[in-house]
Amino acid sequence: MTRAHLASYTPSTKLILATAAMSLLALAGCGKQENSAPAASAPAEPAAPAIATVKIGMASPLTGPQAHIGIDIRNGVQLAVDDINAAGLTIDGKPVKLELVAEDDEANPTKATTVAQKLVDAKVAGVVGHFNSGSSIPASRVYSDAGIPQISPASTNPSYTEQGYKTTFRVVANDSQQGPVVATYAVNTLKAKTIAVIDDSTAYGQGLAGTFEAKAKELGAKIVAHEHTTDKDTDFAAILTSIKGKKPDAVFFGGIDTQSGPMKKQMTTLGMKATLLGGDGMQTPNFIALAGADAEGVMASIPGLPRDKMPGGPDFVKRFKEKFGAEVELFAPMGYDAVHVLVEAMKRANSSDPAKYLPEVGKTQYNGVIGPIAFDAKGDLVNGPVTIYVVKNGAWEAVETVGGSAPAAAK
Ligand code: ABU
Repeated sequence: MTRAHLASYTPSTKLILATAAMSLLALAGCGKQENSAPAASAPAEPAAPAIATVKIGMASPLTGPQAHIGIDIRNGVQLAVDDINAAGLTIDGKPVKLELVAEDDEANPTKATTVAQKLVDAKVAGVVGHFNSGSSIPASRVYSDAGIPQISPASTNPSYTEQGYKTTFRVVANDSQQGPVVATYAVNTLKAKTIAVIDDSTAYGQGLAGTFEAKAKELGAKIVAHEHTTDKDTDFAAILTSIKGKKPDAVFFGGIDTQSGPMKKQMTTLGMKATLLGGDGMQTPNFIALAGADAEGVMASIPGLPRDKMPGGPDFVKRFKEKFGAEVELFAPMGYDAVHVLVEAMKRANSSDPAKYLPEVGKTQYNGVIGPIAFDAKGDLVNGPVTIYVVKNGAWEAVETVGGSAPAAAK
């Protein structure tokens, strides 16, 4: 406002303007006083306690044909990390935040050892992984050398926990249990007398086919063929044509859904009526998507309870879908529980230092989403259940569960 403007106002207008200006100055002064007075006399705020970060490693195939299974595990692990952080974790009375460090092993044993070393170098406190037995086994030496606990949510080859390492654990039954359960079902329930076996030449596929075959023979079945493919092939015409000539009642496949899906379609194309059976590598929604209508009647096992029978299964499935917009593919609940097993051990040990809390992992008595978790002297899940499924009306339906009771004494 200029002097010219002010001069043009009437005396009464000038009075009103002067009063308003004084009120504004008074208000400004009060505000300053209110803001400054307490600051001058307030006690200093206590410093917020520093929150330590504890890294949880995770490794599985996050790219390539098996990525759907690896990402499923990673999401289960991520959900556990987020739940634990949201609930507020304290170790030895100090606040702790978990951070997930996820690595892609590409379902490749050599890459698995590289990412294992990467996780060790990143100073993770523990590892959930890997998916493939062929990755978990070579990587386990790296974690053992570093003294870092490794809990596989999925690897079922018995050798994984038979190397004498104190750091190897799994939260699934192994294939010494799984193969015989499927064989017993094939021979005693399906009444298969002649069986052809195919494996994918991996530690998992070969191992599972071996334990299946041994039990099937013991129960009196005749193994009419044992063929080998790879975990990359999708054309099985030659193998299946040879097997067809031997007229088996059933074909057992040790391998993953990316092979068994096309395999089942090709069996149908060749007019093969034999029942296709397999293990946990093919008990997935992806198998049904790949095999389509030909999936009907296919049987496969999983080393765990049916998800609707797991103590925390229905809630887990619901929250998983809400968070990731996807159905559980296979081992996400096991990945979730594996994180909790590590963290509970840290809490009991009052330390996230692997050297200090590793002994506590072996003493686990934890009631997880999947059921009771305790480990035997080798690090295997005590009393791990195995469930047989059949594809019915386009979905996997549980038909029988073997094993799975309260945990026995831990090591
Ligand atoms: N057990 C399912 C497939 C993962 C593995 O053991 O290789």
